[in-house]
Amino acid sequence: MGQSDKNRKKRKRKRKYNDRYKKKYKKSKTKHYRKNTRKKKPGARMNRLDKINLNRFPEGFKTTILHEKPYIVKIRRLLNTEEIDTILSMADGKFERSTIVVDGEMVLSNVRTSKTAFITDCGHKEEYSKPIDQILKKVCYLAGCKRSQIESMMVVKYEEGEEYYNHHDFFKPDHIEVIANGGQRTATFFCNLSSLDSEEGGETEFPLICVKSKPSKGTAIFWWDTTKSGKLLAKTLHRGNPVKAKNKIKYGLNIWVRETGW
Ligand SMILES: O=C(O)CCC(=O)C(=O)O
Repeated sequence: MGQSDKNRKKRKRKRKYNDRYKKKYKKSKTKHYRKNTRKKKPGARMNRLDKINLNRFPEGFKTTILHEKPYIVKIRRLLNTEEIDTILSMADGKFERSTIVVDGEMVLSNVRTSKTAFITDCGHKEEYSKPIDQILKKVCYLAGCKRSQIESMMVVKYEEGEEYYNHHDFFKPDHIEVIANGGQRTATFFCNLSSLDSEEGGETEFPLICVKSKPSKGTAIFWWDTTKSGKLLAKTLHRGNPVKAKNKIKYGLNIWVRETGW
């Protein structure tokens, strides 16, 4: 075989190899090949941009999926000590008996026996201190919303025996006036501003899906209240269990995201 034959064969082999490589590379770029088919188990740590933008957030908090459908995630160290101290000092002196909405009216009820303080405005048009701005930034990033979609931050305080029994955070469709002002609630961050031991009660519990989380300072529980298409997620029924501790207070912070905002 002459030198030119050898070269021709070599070129042919190279072309064949390149064609095969191109085909393989193209395949791996298709949706089918990229799809991650691994099943995610509740309790596993995971980053999912489509659910909550955790994977690009630079803070060192850890997340644990507590439930998949509905999606409930525990975010450790969402709030730092400075942020918690700022929230508590803003709430100081503002606490009043908590209310619930019945037929569009705010009423006192045995269903909710805690105290409440509102510390910011709906839509956050006002100027706030750095720690509050930081919290808003984190929440907007995580839930993929704007500052104007966040309701007035609500601090809750539970002393011995106090609770908030089973309820949903979304508004029932007949709460027309509430929904007209800011839209439906789409997501909840319930942040713990204090810790309680296991025997001291005060857990946040989702009784329909057997999820329970004890108060741990700085930790938040996040869940979507509706699907992207606006379907209400009934299984997010939850409660704040009665505090059993005699000399400890459970403090929490509700940060709710609305569909349209202010
Ligand atoms: O206290 C809790 O653990 C939950 C509070 C709550 O669900 C609420 O304030 O809407």
